Amino acid sequence: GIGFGLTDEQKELQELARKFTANEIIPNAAHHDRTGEYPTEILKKAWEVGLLNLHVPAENGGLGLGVLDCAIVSEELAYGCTGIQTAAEANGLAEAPVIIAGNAAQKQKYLGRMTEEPLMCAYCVTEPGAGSDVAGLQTRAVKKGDKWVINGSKMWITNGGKANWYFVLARTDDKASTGKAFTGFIVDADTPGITVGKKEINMGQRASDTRGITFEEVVVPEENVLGEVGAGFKIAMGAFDITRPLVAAAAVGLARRAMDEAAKYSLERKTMGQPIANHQAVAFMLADMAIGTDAARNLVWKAAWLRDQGKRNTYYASMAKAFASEIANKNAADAVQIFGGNGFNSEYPVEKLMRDAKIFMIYEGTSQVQRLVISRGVLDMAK
Ligand code: CO8
Ligand code: FAD
Repeated sequence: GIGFGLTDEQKELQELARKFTANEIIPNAAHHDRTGEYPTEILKKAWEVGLLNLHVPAENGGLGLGVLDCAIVSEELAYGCTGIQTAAEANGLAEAPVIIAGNAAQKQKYLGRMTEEPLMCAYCVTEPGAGSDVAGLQTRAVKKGDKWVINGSKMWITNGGKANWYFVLARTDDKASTGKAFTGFIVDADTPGITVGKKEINMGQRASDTRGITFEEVVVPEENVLGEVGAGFKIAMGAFDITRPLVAAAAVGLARRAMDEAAKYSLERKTMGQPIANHQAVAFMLADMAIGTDAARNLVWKAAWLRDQGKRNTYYASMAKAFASEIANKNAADAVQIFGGNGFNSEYPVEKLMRDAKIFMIYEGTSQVQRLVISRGVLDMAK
């Protein structure tokens, strides 16, 4: 039957992530936000305690955790800082295509490596000219002898300057339909011809490393083709079925943090002779924050659970991503409101939450793209 309880293992994992967040992330989040310094030491510690690369299979040295397990960890890490959490989860995103489509040798070489050393990796799909429209990518890979040669530019790549290897989606057929026109490659970051751009200065999630990457005559061996030639678009989309629930889980973490900060503040701050929590206008904002956070988590857990049952979850992954990212933005904005003037100031935690929240409606597919996917699902069911 239906159940919302976590297993003992999941509760332990949640507790581990919660403690790590309290001890390692929260005390350092403001520093990384202010300086934009990459959280190398925090990520190393996360790796050591087993909070990175969670879905790498056991046979490759990983924990082989399910999407729901990973969602529990994402929410907790994001509670502390979604910039640091995004850097961590970008590994999961780059690994997802290898988990879905890699052969045994590729998995051992590239996923195994992630469990042997605290390395980062990155997922390179978006380009300067195409983000939502993945079918419009211009990066090309051409077969020359027994090798592939990649040319093109990628943009907004999380962990772009820190990655040991990249998942790269490139066009390999100009005439085929979208589902057959692209191929996924694993590319070692030290391959000649790769130029990594400057770290982009973003509105929020500043601990995370976002860069453009150029590929100029980059030679990749045939053994680094993921799955079949032409299967890349579906592999890249399949990765989102795993990671959209996890990005949504991170948005839930931010939404919960905004609620907690606002609730604490509302009990301390007094106006008209009493704590502002006693003003119903403020208390009801807190109630709406709680409703949103819990409803978003339920959608995340449903999308994750479906995937863990081996069922197609694309529709629910998009629902979770769209809803949770919008709740994160609403809760962060309401938290700033409850903090009043202090909310607008960087000495207090909530302005960072508001800046960090916006990207949830943009990366891993914009809110509009999620609605495109969901509406197609609704219409398919109506036909
Ligand atoms: N699984 C398997 N196959 C799929 C899937 C899927 N989920 N989705 C589509 N396909 C198949 C279709 O069935 C179709 O197959 P066929 O040709 O055999 O019928 C084929 O792929 C083509 O699909 P569509 O017709 O749906 O293709 P469209 O061109 O209409 O495009 C979208 C669909 C939905 C608009 C797609 O382009 C899209 O998702 N765009 C958004 C891109 C996006 O999300 N980018 C995110 C980049 S990564 C990122 O932002 C990382 C942020 C940092 C993260 C750090 C923490 C994780
Ligand atoms: P566009 O696609 O140009 O969209 C512009 C606007 O038009 C948006 O509001 C969009 O919703 C709307 N729109 C577009 N098409 C439609 C449509 N058909 N219907 C309705 N509205 C539409 N990408 C990676 O590959 N790897 C990464 O690691 C990665 N990390 C990122 C980190 C950051 C900080 C940022 C900012 C981006 C990252 N991205 C990454 C890219 C991200 O996924 C894209 O920015 C996003 O998918 C949107 O693409 P775009 O920026 O090209 O916007």
